[in-house]
Amino acid sequence: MNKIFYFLLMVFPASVFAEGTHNHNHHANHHESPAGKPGDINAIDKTIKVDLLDSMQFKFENEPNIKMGETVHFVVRNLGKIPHEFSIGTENEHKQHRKKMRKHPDMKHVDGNTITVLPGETKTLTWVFGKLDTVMAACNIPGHFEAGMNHVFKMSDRNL
Ligand SMILES: [Cu+2]
Repeated sequence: MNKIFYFLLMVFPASVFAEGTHNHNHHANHHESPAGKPGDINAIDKTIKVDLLDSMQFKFENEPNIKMGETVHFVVRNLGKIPHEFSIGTENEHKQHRKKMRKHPDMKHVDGNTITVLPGETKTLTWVFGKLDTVMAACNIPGHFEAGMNHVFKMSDRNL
């Protein structure tokens, strides 16, 4: 058995094993979406800073200009006094997410597309954007999205 194990280790890079294990442990989650997937912090194309406000707004440092396929590192700061989240997905994915959160307000976000940011905290999220024309960022804490806590990224084609 040992011989086979070492053979596999030599043939396959460690990352293949890591990825396999990861998928196995989180098989119920949706790592990939038409909106993209969690990205590698070592392969960032650009960094975008955004503040979460109790006025139920995302305040971007600059108007985001994201190209399809880009890996974006979001630095997300909660300047409010209540928790907020920063989640990336399609409009429909956010809708499903909000339904779940109304039933389970304390649900843990383990899909890799959502971070919960407590007051005074700064967290990061790295995301590889897919090939959709629009991708949405949203806070799906009950009532927040409806009050305006969402933003549509209008994606530009990488080749333009
Ligand atoms: Cu919020």
